[in-house]
Amino acid sequence: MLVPGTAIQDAGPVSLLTEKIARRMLQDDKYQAGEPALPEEISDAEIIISSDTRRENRIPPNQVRTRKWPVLQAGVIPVIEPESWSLEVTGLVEHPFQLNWAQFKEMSRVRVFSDFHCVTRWSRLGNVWEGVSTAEIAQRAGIRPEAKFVVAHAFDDSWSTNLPLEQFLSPDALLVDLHDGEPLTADHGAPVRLVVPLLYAWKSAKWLKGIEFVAEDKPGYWERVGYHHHGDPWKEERFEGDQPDSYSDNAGI
Ligand SMILES: Nc1nc2c(c(=O)[nH]1)N[C@H]1C(S)=C(S)[C@@H](COP(=O)(O)O)O[C@H]1N2
Ligand SMILES: [Mo]
Repeated sequence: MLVPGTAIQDAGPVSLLTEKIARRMLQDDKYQAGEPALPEEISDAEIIISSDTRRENRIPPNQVRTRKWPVLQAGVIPVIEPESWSLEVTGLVEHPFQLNWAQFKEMSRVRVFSDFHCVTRWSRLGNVWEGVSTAEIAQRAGIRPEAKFVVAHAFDDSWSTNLPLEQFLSPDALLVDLHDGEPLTADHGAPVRLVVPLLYAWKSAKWLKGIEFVAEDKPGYWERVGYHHHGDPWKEERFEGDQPDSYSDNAGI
C-alpha cells in the first residue's frame, strides 16, 4: 500500500507516473482511470441514457475532460442529515407538497447515465445518477399550464438557480441521492441534489430545498451576476447574451 510522503527510490519516469496516479486514486475513489464508459457498454437494461452521451464527441466546445470529480459551490458546504431534510414543491401547481427523507425514499426510482459540464470548463463523463425523476415530482404536483420555468432552491444561504421547464422535465433529469451507486457526500450535495444533464452543471442544484414552478423566468444566484438563463453547453451559453461560437478560436473570422 502507498503511504503519502514516501518516495520510490530510483524509480524511472514511468513508475513515478504510476505512483502519482495511484496516489490520486487513493485520495479520490471517484477518479476515472480509463476511458469514459460508452452508453452501449452499460449493462443495465433499465437505465435512462442521456442523449448527449451518444454524441461522437462528448466534450462540448471549449471544455476539457476531468477524470476527477471536482467540488464546486459559491459558498460553504452545508451538512444536512437526511432525517432533518425536506423538500418543498411550490408555485404554479395544483397540489403543492412537502417530501421528507422517508417519503423521498419510497418514491419510484430511476437511474440515468449522463455527462456533467461545469461552466468553468471541466466535464466529467459517464456518471450514473440514481434517484427520483423530475417528471415524477411534476406529476405528483400537477403543474399548471402557465408554468414555463423552474427555480431550484438550495440550503446554502438561499442559493438558487433558474431553468426552463423543458430541460427540467427532460427524461434524463432527476433528484439524486446516489452517484455511481454510492450515497452523495455532503460536498456533492447530500442528501438530495438536482441533476439536469442537458445544461451546464450550475443548474444542477446541490442540497436541494425547494422546487418552484413559475410563469416568468427569474434569475438565481449566478444568473443575477450575468450567467446565462438557459445554459446549453453545446451552444456555449455561459453568460447572458452569448451566441454559439462566441468562444471559439476563430470567432469573428
Ligand atoms: N446549492 C448549490 N448548488 C450548486 C452550486 C452552488 O454553489 N450551490 N454550484 C453549482 C456548480 S457551479 C457546479 S459546477 C456544480 C458542481 O457540483 P459538484 O460539486 O458535485 O461537482 O454544482 C452546482 N450546484
Ligand atoms: Mo460550475
